[in-house]
Amino acid sequence: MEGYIRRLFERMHRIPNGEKLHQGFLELFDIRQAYPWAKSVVIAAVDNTRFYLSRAARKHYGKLFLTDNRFNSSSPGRGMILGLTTFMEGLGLKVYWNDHPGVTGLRWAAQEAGLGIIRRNNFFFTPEAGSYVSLTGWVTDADMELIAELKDEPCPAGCTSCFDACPTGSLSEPFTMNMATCVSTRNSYTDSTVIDDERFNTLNGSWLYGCDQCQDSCPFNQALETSEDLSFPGLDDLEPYLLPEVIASLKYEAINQILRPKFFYIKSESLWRWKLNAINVLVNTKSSESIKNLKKLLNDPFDIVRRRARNALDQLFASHDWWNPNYFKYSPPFIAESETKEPSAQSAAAPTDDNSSDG
Ligand code: B12
Ligand code: SF4
Ligand code: SF4
Repeated sequence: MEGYIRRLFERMHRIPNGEKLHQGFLELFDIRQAYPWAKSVVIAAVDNTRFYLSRAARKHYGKLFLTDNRFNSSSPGRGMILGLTTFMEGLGLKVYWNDHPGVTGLRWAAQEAGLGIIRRNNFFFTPEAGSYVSLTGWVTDADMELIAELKDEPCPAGCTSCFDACPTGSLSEPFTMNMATCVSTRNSYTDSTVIDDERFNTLNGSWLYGCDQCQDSCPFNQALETSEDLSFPGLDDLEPYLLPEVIASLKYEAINQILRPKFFYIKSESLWRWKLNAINVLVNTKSSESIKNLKKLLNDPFDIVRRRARNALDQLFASHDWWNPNYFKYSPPFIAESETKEPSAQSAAAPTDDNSSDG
């Protein structure tokens, strides 16, 4: 994994505030520190192009999040991971793996193992499933032989499709990216301190959780012949709850029960993030329905959500024809009557048309 640490240090120097942002990743390199008995790393790439995903889900969610096998005991990928773990243990090996963040830098390890290549957008690609593969790594106590056989062709000279598609300019050069400004970080990974930055909120476009633009734009993904013949377990039931207008109306208890287990980066103490993400999408996709749904959030128990909803309504109102009756009836100032009152405890397991949502 020497190559990984070299690339990591390069990243630290190329990105503003890079050292601080990437400090925690040093642990991904230091495998022997964490697992002194480790001798080899085994990597598996699970093909996620086999699953059917609706257009609405693809528009708002990263595909690898929708088909995530991490912490999901009913996913087919998890079955394979457990099967391989049992197989290796059956051979008398000591093995260890974890769902997240993984035992090492998995893209680099997968490339070293000869499963595919890392392209300029930093994604690991296999010839069969492009970058829509999720990676799992095991450390083992056995010396293993590396039989690497790389067959995939490199990125065409002069191709910039992924850079051009990145809405935030986070992917500004080959093999680098600024995770602080990446849509995926901002709407899923961390409780970023810049969540209320209007410029980035606009650039998030229709992405509610994750972002696939630098992958979808790549010719190596576009050329894939995907089967999409499998349903991902649980996704059909989840489908009605994935839409921004539904999330805007969902009670926090329902978000905690329905969305949090699958989309685990947003923790139970930060569920208001879902509302902020929904607000961003509602504003960016601008429909008269957006106004109705945003107005519901003026009564949200969280000040940050109420504030953002009010800004969003002002923003939408400013960008539309004053005389359109759909907008006029919600004209500013967007002050909700019950805004100063303490919200009552409510519970719900399904979407609701209520004018409020609980904390
Ligand atoms: C931290 C992390 C994030 C962070 C930071 C991302 C980052 N780029 O570092 C954030 C929250 C932004 C994130 C988002 C996403 N992530 Co993420 N993430 C990780 C994690 C935990 C560590 C990544 C890491 O090591 N970063 C350090 C930097 C230095 O590495 P890197 O960006 O991957 O860059 C590599 C290349 O640039 C290469 N490189 C650099 N220079 C050169 C030069 C040459 C010539 C070559 C060949 C290579 C090369 O080396 C670098 C190190 O491997 C891994 C899991 C793991 N344990 O590996 C998943 C992982 C990388 N994420 C994954 C996914 C799916 C995503 C999302 C697509 C989710 C989504 N749908 O929104 C987004 C995409 C964002 C993006 N454009 O990368 C998958 C990627 C699968 C794949 N096929 O590549 C992984 C492997 C998780 C998994 N278990 O499958 N992620
Ligand atoms: S995930 Fe989206 S924001 Fe992040 S680098 Fe890729 S295109 Fe840019
Ligand atoms: S879009 Fe072009 S440059 Fe970017 S990863 Fe794909 S082939 Fe490489």
